[in-house]
Amino acid sequence: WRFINCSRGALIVLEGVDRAGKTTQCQKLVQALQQSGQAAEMMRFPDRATKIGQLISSYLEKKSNLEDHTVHLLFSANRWEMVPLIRQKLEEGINLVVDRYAFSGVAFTSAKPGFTLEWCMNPDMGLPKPDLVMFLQLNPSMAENRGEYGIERYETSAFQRTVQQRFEELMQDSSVNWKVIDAARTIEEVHKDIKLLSEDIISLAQNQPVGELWR
Ligand code: ADP
Ligand code: 2DT
Repeated sequence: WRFINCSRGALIVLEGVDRAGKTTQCQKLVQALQQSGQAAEMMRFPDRATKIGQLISSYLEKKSNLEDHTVHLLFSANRWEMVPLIRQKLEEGINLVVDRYAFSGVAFTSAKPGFTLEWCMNPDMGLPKPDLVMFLQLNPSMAENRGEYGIERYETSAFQRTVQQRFEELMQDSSVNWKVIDAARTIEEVHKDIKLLSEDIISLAQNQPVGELWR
């Protein structure tokens, strides 16, 4: 007989304001994990490839308008539609490195007038809980130095500053395993921290069931 690899993969999320380096660091982490012989794949939210994702993408590109509550629920639905795949990959022992998750969902919608954190969190309650959420901390003026803001919805410095405040409120919640990463350093320096934290959580998560977010 032979050993069956029955340990699960870890669910690792990178969050932060626009330009903090999330996409760069997700890609580098997946590469580094693969090079060290661990199964790893990247995911991102919104996933613009699905039908729901196409509605979201058109909204972000300002090609369509959607009512604020409606688009919030679509972003959440776009995560829920991927849950079967997320669970399957984790069970197969694949570590998932995710570029944005429910935290972006709550931070962006609650930066709009008239939305409470609580209302925004509700639709995402019970999603697979990330084993680790790394928040790439970069002050908004440094983020602006990394290039002009694009033309998509939400890409203004005033809105990004409010988003940053909402993330800070979310980080008070100790039921989530938050780690704040200083993203103002070089790409390699930031990567080194992210890789170490990820390797630690991958060994810890192996022996634990996947949790439920905000529940
Ligand atoms: P995000 O996904 O958080 O919006 P990106 O990874 O797309 O951020 O990076 C935004 C821009 O900043 C890109 O041009 C990228 O090359 C650059 N960048 C990323 N990390 C750093 C860093 N540590 N120092 C300087 N520039 C960076
Ligand atoms: P990028 O594709 O460049 O990351 O931009 N957003 C994201 C929300 O408003 N709610 C969500 O649930 C998520 C995941 C953040 C996507 C934009 O969409 C915002 C920026």
